[in-house]
Amino acid sequence: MTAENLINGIPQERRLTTAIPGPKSLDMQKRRVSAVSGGVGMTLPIFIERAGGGVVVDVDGNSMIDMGSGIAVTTVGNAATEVAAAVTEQVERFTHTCFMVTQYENYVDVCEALNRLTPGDHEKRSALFNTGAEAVENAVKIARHYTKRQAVVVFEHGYHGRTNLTMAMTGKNQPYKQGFGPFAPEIYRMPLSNPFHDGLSGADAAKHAISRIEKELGAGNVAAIVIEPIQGEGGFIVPAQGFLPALVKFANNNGIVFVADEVQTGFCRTGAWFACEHEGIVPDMITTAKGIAGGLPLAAVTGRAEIMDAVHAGGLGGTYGGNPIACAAAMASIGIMEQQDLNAKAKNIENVMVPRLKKIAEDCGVIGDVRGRGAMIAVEITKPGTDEPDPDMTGKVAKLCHSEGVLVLTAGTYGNVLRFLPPLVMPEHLLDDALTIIERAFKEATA
Ligand code: PLZ
Repeated sequence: MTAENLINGIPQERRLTTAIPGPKSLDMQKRRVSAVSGGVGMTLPIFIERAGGGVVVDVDGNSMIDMGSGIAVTTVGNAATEVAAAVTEQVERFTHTCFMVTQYENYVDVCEALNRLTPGDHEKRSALFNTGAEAVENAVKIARHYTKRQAVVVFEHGYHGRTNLTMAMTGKNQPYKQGFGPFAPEIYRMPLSNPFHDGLSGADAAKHAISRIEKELGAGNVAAIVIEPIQGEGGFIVPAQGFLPALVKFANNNGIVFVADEVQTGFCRTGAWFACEHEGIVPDMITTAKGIAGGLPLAAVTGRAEIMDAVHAGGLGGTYGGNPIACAAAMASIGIMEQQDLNAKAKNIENVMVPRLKKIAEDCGVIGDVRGRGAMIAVEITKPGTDEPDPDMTGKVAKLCHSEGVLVLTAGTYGNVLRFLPPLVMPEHLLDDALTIIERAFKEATA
């Protein structure tokens, strides 16, 4: 094993030593079932012992290729050396003061970095939280406070979280909403641009959505339009070109706060710092989480200074928001993104994956669409020759990949999207190997 084949001392290889799950995972799974709420889901019943680079290693010694990054979180790699060092240094000095009680510098460092890196050169302010859902909730709070309006526009297939407000903003019932109502009021879902299914230009799709907002809500009652520039859980739907700019223009003309939910797309995931950049749009506010801190829980709202500062002192916060250990991890992660040019790495992942997936689509006949940007790539699985979803085939392919040591995730309102979110530091030989396994899985599933 050569040095470059080791990351965090872990060989960068796919290697199965037992069936998946192995005996140790099966034992732990028994304990899990009797100790952990059955309401908490899981993709795969294995337990991880170590991770780094492009692999996760389970308690049975199986080394799996990680094509999920813990749902787009370990962008800089799992337990990245610089992140681990920054966290260790911070955890030994102090772990917590509560920024609302006594302050510390790295909270300000993260806000400055966010204000600098997010789209637009206007004056900005940021506030830090713990989770993506909490960031989205706070963006809505701020937009309502600033506009003195209540209505919030979201989009079909959108995902914004599992808290009461963000659950209302999320489009899909099972598993997110079933039995958990009543839901927060004043949330209105509008049609998205969904090129594979609607065939509309971005301009036409936007015209349709805007006309519905005007007729059903009245533009003057809308506090915020909240949208993922590329949908995550909804199935990596990339709106047709021109859709997002038309919505931004409409929001600007009507005093509506345009919020880009970049919790999944942010921090180099799509080959740009933020996915808004692909359409040249400048949101009034942007929510971030996931990739920001290399696996530590941290989230943020960044927005125009006049909007963010409109809230009275004490109106925003939380005990742990912007915890110093998470902030240390964020500064180290952002450093890796800049020094290792992770945007270029994400683009390279797209350049390797898309042609291979298109070839698989041609050969197997069950892939209706290959889409996404950077290291956020998906295939939509449909009954041959139609755009009818095939969630059974999707599950079958995912399972075959898992049993061969490639950790893939599914997504989509109809559960028929296989999505890929590799860490951006994924070694190319592993990406190639994962694609070979994915190709084989499609062959076997459709044989
Ligand atoms: N906004 C765009 O993708 C989280 C959810 C997984 P939290 N997506 C993964 C699950 O099943 O719970 C997400 C997102 C977008 C908001 C969120 C919410 O972020 O950190 O999970 O609260």
